[in-house]
Amino acid sequence: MTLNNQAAFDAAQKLFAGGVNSPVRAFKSVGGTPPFIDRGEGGYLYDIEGKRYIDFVQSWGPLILGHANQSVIDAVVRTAKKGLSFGAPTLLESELAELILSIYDCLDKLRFVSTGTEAVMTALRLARGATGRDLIVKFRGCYHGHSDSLLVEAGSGAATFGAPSSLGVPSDFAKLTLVAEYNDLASVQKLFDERGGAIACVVIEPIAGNMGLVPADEPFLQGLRALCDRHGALLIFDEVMSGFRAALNGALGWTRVRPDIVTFGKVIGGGMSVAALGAKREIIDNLSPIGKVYQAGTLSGNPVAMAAGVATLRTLIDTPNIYDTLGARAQRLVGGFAAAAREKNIALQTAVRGSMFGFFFSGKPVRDFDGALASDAARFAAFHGAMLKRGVYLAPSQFETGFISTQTSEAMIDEAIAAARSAP
Ligand code: KE4
Repeated sequence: MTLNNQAAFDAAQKLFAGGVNSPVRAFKSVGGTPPFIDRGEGGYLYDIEGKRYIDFVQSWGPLILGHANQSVIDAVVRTAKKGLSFGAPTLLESELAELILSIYDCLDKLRFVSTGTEAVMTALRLARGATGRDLIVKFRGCYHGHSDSLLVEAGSGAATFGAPSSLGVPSDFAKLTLVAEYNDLASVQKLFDERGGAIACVVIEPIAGNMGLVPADEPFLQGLRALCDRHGALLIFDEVMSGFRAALNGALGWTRVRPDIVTFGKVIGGGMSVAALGAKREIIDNLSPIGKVYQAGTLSGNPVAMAAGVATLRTLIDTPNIYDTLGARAQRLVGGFAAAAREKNIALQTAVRGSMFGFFFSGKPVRDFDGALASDAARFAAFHGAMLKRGVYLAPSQFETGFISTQTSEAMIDEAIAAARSAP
């Protein structure tokens, strides 16, 4: 029997909660049946029914070189033939770390882990261990993975399903997480005024991608830096999504502020399970085995995954003006969406940071989570379905970000704009 998406989804519901292994893939907030993907080729996805889609999700960011990039695949196959995992040091870990540190020159050392969740969870523990303090500050609408301390007023899938604060997180954990408003320095100042001496860190997406795309204002980031310095707290930039996406040096290409800790994921693994945290040596050397902050992982620094990351970053580093090209295509895409909306007298707000793009069906610019929540999610859902029918694969949630890869051609941009113009 040739499987179709609906039959595959029905069968998957018997195997997984919601039929998926990550909630946002279930298309619950936009409706319809998620395509089951058979393969990716360059800028395209193909589902099991043979339908082709222009891919603007790119596995939620990692595939900046498009699907099945030959140099990445060759590196993975070559490395896999030598063995999949050793649980011992390899030169590939050092090679990928040297590439990342050569770009993020405000950091001295890294620790590789397997997911962004693990990277940010470890960054919090490191900040708490390094400062001897327990409280953390996060922002409503920012998503930093699904560790307990961070599933408080979170974005991404948590916001999508209206459960920004998850069940199962003990209130004793949640009370150690203080929540402030994005782009609202006064809301952070208040927390520091009240409890500054007990705050270990402020964790932020410096370019928020999990409430839709909402960049932080420079004065706001400068203010966070000043508050952390004044009160002895550490500033953590969560660049799991924006790292090597907003620019070669991610958000650092858009702000003069330098954090104490940076977390990475997605692009640095090129589609395989790689994430990391980095800091100055006096901070990160608190990690075991040197320091007393414990962290470990069976597949941390996995050589096959490292090889994918090395091949990806080498290509990004060696391709001149790549982010200018990706940014120009992102601007042209959302400019086309905005023009299509104007033709229909629909208000659309757009944002671009390097290869990242976002849009909100809203009459006013979106600068924080309330602004994102106030946007017309129903219209987004209808637009998403109409675009999918026209072979354009957008993130299935208003609270996500879209991506341009090196394989997102000008012709694909034209096709996506035409689809937006013909969508009801
Ligand atoms: P992972 O544990 O999913 O590798 O990374 C967590 C994470 C941490 N920080 C930021 C800024 C992130 O965007 C993420 C994960 N992003 C979501 C999409 N917005 C992953 C997709 C999903 O949850 O299925």
